[in-house]
Parts: sequence; C-alpha cells; structure tokens
Amino acid sequence: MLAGKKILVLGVANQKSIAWGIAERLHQNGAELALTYVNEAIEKRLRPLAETISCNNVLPCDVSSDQDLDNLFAELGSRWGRLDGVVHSVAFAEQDDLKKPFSETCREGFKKALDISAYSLIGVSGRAKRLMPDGGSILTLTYLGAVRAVPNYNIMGVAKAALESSVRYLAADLGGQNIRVNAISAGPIKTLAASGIPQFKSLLAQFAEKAPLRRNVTQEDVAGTALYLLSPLSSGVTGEVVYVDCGFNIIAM
Ligand code: 0WD
Repeated sequence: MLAGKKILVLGVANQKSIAWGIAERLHQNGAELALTYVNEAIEKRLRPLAETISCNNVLPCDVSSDQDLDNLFAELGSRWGRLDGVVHSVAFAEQDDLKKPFSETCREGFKKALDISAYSLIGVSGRAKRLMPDGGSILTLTYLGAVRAVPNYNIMGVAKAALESSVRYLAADLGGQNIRVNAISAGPIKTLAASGIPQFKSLLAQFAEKAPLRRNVTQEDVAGTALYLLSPLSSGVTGEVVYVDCGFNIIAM
C-alpha cells in the first residue's frame, strides 16, 4: 500500500514504543523509512531495531532544538529529495509534574511539556511541507487526557490538548498543498513513556474492564490505523483525532 513512499518516524525508544509498531507495519507495506533518536542511549537500542527492517536512515533529532530539526530535514532532503509522510510519536513531561497536584505545576515544567509534546509537531510540519510538493500525510499520537481530566495525566493532558488543536490548525494551513494532518488517540499501552505515569497499571486494568471491547489496546491496533492514515485509503481525511481505544472514550459510567 505504501510502495515507494518515504516516511519519517520520530519516537522509537525501544521495541515496545507505539512508533515501533507503526514503523514495522509501514515497512511491511513497502515504505522506506527514516528513524530518529533523541540521545545516545536511545540510538544504541534503535540501530539494531532499524536493521531488522533494513532501514539505513537512522538520524539524531532532539525535537526541542530548532538546529536539530533543521539538520534532520536538510539530511532527509539530500538523501531523499522529498517526503511522503511523517509519524510524530514524541512526548515528554517532568516526573515531578506528573506526581504533584496539578495546581502546583511549575512554569518550567509547563513550558517543557508543551514544547516537546505539542510545539514539536508544528516545528516538524513546517519543515516537512517543504519536502512535500505533491502532498503528504502527517500523523501524531495523542491521548484521552487531552479532553478529559484523567488522574495523574496532569500537564501531559494540557500538552495533548494543545497538540490536538495544532492538528486542526495545521490541517487547515496545509490542506491547500494536499498535506493531511491527523492524530490517533490511543488507549493506554505499556511503554517507556507510560511507565512514568503514576498508577499506570491500575489504569490498564480499569480500561480493560470498562472498554466496550473488554480488552486493552495493542501496538498492532494503533499500527493498523496509522497505516490507513498514512495511505491513500484516508485521502479525504484531515484534521481528525481518530480514537483507537477499544471504544473507551464513548463510555460515561
Ligand atoms: O499509553 C500510551 N503509551 C500512550 C501513548 C497512549 C496514548 C498516546 N501515547 C503517545 C505518547 O504521549 C507519545 O506522544 O504516544 C507517543 C509515543 O509514546 P510511547 O510509544 O508510549 O512511548 P515511548 O516508547 O517512550 O516513546 C516516546 C519517545 C521517548 O521516549 P522516552 O521514554 O525516552 O522519553 O519520545 C521520544 C523519546 O524517544 N522523545 C523525544 N524525541 C525527540 N526529542 C524527545 C525529544 N526532546 N523527548 C522524548
């Protein structure tokens, strides 16, 4: 479905990352990928994973640095000359800000969470569009905590609200260039980032009990919808937040 397509994937930290499930599925469907790492520790884990999908484009990028973003897109420009898709699967909040009562969130923690988890999509999209003269698809990952007050999600919820709003403004801005921008709102999955959220285990258990499909969401569930949103199957879909959460968001009691 994606033969010949060139897709950048940001946010593979290890095998359990949502972005890794997506990368594998895109590779199986013929896409050529570039993967990024934020630091040396992640690079060590990423390189062997990249080999399993014959990916030679493993590049550094800390999304909080404009210089890193410039370097990344300059490198992609010289390697590929164009880009068909981007998967933005990156988020960060200080542990302290997830543990404290929300009303005690500090200014620095707010800025950092919003910068890395929300602004970065704008920074990435603005650069990606220059490599997408024939259009493309940009996808990010969000969570229900953007629109509901989920215990312990705190500042990440505010960052995800900004991210979801950015998806709509980016979709409106870039639609004229046939660039689509969408988000997947995934149910909870046990990953490195998720392990930083207090009482995540209990969240998983309650989720499986209450979700209409009576189970937790898997990497594969999210990867399937990501494939759809990056492929021509979703050619008329932009600015959307698509829930891949076994139906959890529709439940009130
Ligand atoms: O339950 C979950 N796991 C859900 C995750 C439910 C719904 C949404 N999401 C979202 C997350 O908020 C995030 O946006 O999915 C996205 C991917 O998260 P993940 O797959 O759950 O987590 P992980 O495997 O840890 O990947 C996120 C990675 C970072 O990992 P660590 O754990 O090292 O912070 O984002 C990367 C990093 O590799 N990252 C950065 N990349 C570039 N620049 C930066 C940065 N400054 N900071 C973090």
